[in-house]
This record gives sequence, structure tokens and C-alpha cells, in this order.
Amino acid sequence: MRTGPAILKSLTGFIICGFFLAINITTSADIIYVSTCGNDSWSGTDPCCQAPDGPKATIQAALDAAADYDTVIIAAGTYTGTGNRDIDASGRSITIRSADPNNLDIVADTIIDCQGTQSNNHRAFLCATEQKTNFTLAGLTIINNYSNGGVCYSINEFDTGSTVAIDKCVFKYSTGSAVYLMSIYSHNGWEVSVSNCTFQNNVAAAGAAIYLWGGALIKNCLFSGNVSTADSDMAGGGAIFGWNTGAGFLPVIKNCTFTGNQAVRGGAMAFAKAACVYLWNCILWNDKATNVGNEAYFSSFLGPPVCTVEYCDVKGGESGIYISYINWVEGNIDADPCFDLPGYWMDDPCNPGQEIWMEGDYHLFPFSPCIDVADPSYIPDPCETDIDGQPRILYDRMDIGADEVFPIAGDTEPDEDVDLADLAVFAGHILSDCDAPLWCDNCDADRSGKVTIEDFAHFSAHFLKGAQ
Ligand SMILES: [Ca+2]
Ligand SMILES: [Ca+2]
Ligand SMILES: [Ca+2]
Repeated sequence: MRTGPAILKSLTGFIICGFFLAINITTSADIIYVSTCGNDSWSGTDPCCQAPDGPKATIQAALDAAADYDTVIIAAGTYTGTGNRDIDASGRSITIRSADPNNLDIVADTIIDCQGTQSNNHRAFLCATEQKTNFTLAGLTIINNYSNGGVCYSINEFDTGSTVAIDKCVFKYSTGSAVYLMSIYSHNGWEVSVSNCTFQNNVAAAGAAIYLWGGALIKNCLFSGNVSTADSDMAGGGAIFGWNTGAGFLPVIKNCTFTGNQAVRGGAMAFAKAACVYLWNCILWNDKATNVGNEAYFSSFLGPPVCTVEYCDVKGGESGIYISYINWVEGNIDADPCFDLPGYWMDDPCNPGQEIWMEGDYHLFPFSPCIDVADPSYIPDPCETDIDGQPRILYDRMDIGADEVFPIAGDTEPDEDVDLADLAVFAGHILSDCDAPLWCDNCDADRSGKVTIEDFAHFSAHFLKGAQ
């Protein structure tokens, strides 16, 4: 039994971590503010909307006023029109973020609406090609891109030390890939990262969420309801499409959740000329391909692909992935991940014979089979979180997918362990009627409205988790 609430210890660590990050942000560079109440003639150094130093009105004006390694902070609001789309950040080493990327409500309320259409294409950030840069985008919601790359970036072999990081962003309603990344000559790809992001309801010919050249690290992200339309051996992937360029340029996709994505080939993802792709601790569930590879497709075009799958939950197991050769390593499961509210396919009333995805909530249920079965050797990066900003490892092991569950079934107090104290709480609720949001202190694990023997089975399955 633990002597104190371990979750508090975990969260305290994150608060301290965030505190030092905040210090780093405020002391290492100047800040230029942007607000919907701003004015581009003001200097942008004061967040309060008043002359002469109040915030800029447009993100482009803030970028133009910033020096390398400055931070542009965008206040909550919806940003549209010239200066707030097709933003040219080329070659700039800069961080562009919302007021608090760790606050999901602020992220949801800090919106770049590209307002792109078929006849009037617009993206959020212009492609920057072959520029040395350290570019970070954090905590923004980007919608209605209509271009190949709502956020578009490229780094090359001469750009040693360059980084592109997209963190805690939400991408929705993009036509054309929401993110287009070219890291064709980057060194093993880890300079390019997409983390803690949500991609939903984007459409493209290939890779509606991310179109990738070369390597990248994609982690703790959710991909749902993304659709790619091209019917080709060199396209596909409802969420991700990638070209791999050779050994050393490894796309690593870890702790991501894919569900309800659709393509002709590779419902969740497709790769062509696949030198190597590494899927680690991911959920690929209920994605759909109209031709082949419901979950993933690895084309043999231009060379035999290799894919390593380790500690993943894949619908259909190996048969859910189309590939000529696969490293199907230990720890993989084929089990319903038990989402809080599973999405589902239904007939598209506008296109008979087609199906569309009805979105759900992809947090894991407190007794999901994905709980505590990810790679036990995994060591999170400092300050790494799940997609909710919760600690990346809770209880005994990390969970498969983007979500780390707290509390799990049986942890009724809850304090990150399941022990005799939890049993006492459970006993007090047996046969009680329950309702949201507390569900009898989480004793009604299956949310049936009553604490029953089925709930006790879930309690028993988790007994002593986190308590040793
Ligand atoms: Ca866990
Ligand atoms: Ca979580
Ligand atoms: Ca407990």
C-alpha cells in the first residue's frame, strides 16, 4: 500500500516540470502578443489591448515583429483573413502558441480558421523549404485548410540542428493534408515531431491528417474520421501517408489512437517505398479500406516494405495490415479497446453505397484491455503526457494508445492504487444505484447504473494494481 496519494505525486512532478518550462519560456526570449482586440500598429509587447504596446491583431504582424527564438502568444479567439492565414514563417526560429497549450479549453478556443474553399485556397502556414529553422507550433486549433498542408514544413540535409515540432494542436475540416512535412534528409527523422495532437474529419487524396516525406516522430496523437480518396499503389492512408527515403529515416508512430479513418488502401495509414516504419503502443481500431489493408497498407512500390509492430492493439491482428513482410513483435493484441463512446460507421445519406464515420469519445473505459499493457520498457521523455495532459504512465504500466486512464476500475478513492481501502469503498456501494458523473465513486465500472457482480469482476481483475 502506498503511504500517500501517488497521483498527487505524479501530478506534482508535472506541475514542477511545467513551472520550469514556464520559467524557460519567460526568460529565454521575448514575447510578442496577438489578440483579436489587438492592432498591428502596436508593438505587441503587452498583452493588454491598449496603445502603444498592446498586442498585434494578426499573427503575421507578430512574426514580422519578432526576432529569432522569440515566442508569439496568441490570445483565445478566432483568427481569420489576411495576416491570419497563409502566414509566412519561412526560415524563422520561433515558437507560436496559445496562451496555455496545456489547457484543452484554451486550445479549443484559440482558432486559426483558414476559410479555404475549392476556388479560394488557403492554409494556415506557408511551406518553408530548405530553411534552417527551429519552429514550434503549440496549443492551436487549425480548421478549414484547403491546400496541400495546412501547416507545411521542410528541412533538408544541410539543416543540421533544425527542428520542427507541432505539439498539442487540433486539426479539423481540412481539405488536403492538415500537416505536410518533408524531412527527407533529416537525421533519423527525430527532428520532426507531431505530439499530443488531434486530427479529425480531414479529407485529402492521400494522408488527410499528415503527409510525410521521410522520417518523423508522431506520438500521443488521436486520428479519427479522416478520409483519403486516391486509388493508387502510391497513395492511401486515411490519416497518414508517407514516403520513406531509406534506412535512417524512420517514421516512428507511438502511443497514437487511430479509429474511423478511411481510404482505398490503408484505412489508418499507408506508406510507399517503406524502408521501415515502427508502430509502437498504438491502437488501430475500426478503420476501413475499400480495397485492402483496413488498418494499414505498406506498398511494395519501389521496394519491399518492412513494418515493425510492437505492443499495439490492431483490429484483425496481422490480417488488419497489408504488407509483404512484417515484424510482428511481442505484446500485440486484437481486442476491442472499449472506448468511452465508440464511433461507428453508417450509410451516407448523400452518397448511397458509401459509409461515413460518426464520431465518438476515444478515451478508454476504466477496464479497457489496453490499460497497463504497453511496452513495460518504455521510458517517457521528461514532461511527456498523454493526450489529456495527464502523466504518461499511471498505475503499473503505460496504456496502449493516446489516452492514459485515471482512475481505472477498482480504484474507488481514487489514488492510483487498488487495495483494501478501495475494497471498503466498493463494499459500501454494492447493489447501489449510480449515475454520472461519479458512478458510485467509480464502483459502477461498466456504467450500468448499479454496482453489481460484473463490477466486482473488474475490481478483482485490477486488485493490487499500483499497490506493490
Ligand atoms: Ca497505466
Ligand atoms: Ca487520460
Ligand atoms: Ca485506490
